[in-house]
Amino acid sequence: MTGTRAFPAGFRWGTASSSHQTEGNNQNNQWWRFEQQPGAIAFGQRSGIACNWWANVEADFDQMAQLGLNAHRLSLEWSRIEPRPGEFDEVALDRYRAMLTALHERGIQPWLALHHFTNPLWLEEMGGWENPAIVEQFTTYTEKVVQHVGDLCGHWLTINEPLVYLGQGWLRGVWPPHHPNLLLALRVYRHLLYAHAGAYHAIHNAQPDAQVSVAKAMRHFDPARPRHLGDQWAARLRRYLFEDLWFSATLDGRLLPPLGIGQVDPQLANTLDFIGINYYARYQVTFTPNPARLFGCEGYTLGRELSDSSSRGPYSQFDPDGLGIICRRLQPYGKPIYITEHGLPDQDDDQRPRWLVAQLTELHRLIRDGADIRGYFHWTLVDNFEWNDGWTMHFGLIDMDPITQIRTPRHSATLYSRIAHANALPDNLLARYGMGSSGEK
Ligand code: IFM
Repeated sequence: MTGTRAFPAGFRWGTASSSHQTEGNNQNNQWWRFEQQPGAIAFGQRSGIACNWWANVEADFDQMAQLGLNAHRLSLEWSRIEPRPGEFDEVALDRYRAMLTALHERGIQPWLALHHFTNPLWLEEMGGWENPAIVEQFTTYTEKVVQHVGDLCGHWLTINEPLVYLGQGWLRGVWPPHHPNLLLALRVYRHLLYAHAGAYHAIHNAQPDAQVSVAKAMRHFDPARPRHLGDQWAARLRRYLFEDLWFSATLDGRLLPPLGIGQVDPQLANTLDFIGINYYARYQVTFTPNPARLFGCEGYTLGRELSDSSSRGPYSQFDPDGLGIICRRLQPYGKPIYITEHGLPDQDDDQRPRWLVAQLTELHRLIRDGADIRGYFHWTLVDNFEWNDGWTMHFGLIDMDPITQIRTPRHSATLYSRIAHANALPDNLLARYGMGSSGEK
């Protein structure tokens, strides 16, 4: 195709979602229980029937097909599949079979995440991710899932954003189980690694050709005062804890301090077939002498346009170079890269089209310069339940009213569709968004 910035043949254009945020009536997990507490969620909102996907996801799958998407990332709800310890619900598993089949029928490649923040209540009551039993429990659940639906899925994410889950539950303590405690956080870190590895091997035992990884939340941390040694150190500490420790364990099997003393565990080694990146924002860090805050206060890097606000302030910021910084940092690991989530909350869609074109231009530039980036999953197709922020954050390409369930495509949907259909950034589109015919601003 001339006059366009073409993406490689076979590039995956998708959307990403999760079970609790879309299915509705997931009453048997810890998030549902948390939502019932007064004040837990913004404006007392609840997930309720969410996007009603358990009853009818197929209509939204039709939308994906019309948009020209060729992949979709969804998650399985453990609390539906194993409602009581050791009891697997064949009806629930069959419903997931039907969903995966429906995706294939529409030419959309399914990608499955096994864990996306929610746990069955029975698991939570047994200590959840603090209890070493989680490793075997998660592995057994994975084995059962792979037996039942493995023939319909070749791309797996064991855990979505493991260290966001850890941070919200055990560092900030704002998500269940609300246990801010550094020692527990370390224990959960190890369990997340070993549960991931258990699931990785369980999938590969059944499906040697499967592609398995995690959806890893990535952040870039700048020192708030560039020449301040404390700020520099606090920013570097975050990268060490949330990146170096994780990739050292999952790629080399090496447990760096404070997870270990540098010993190698072959069980953990080589358990990422590709690198999945969820990227939303970059932060600046100011040193604070408080170990419980990991010696830093985080804020947004100044001087950039901000997105819609969550209950705690702006959710994210315009940051086209951030994605590039992250991808370049991960390239030396030598694994294919997929952007497993990227998105912007923007209810009136006055920022997202411009943002999307800028982000995809950056992605194209990275690929042109040699990065092995094979797909992009936009968060998300339809507005959905955004955890503590309830229904106040509008990430959808399609606006959805949770009461009426009426869907209204935003301009961003048309735009993303044009790009996905063309597998390229057409020049006239780049020009319209001020990116110039070369794609270079
Ligand atoms: O909605 C979440 C998703 O569950 C995990 N990644 C970030 C998204 C937007 O906050």
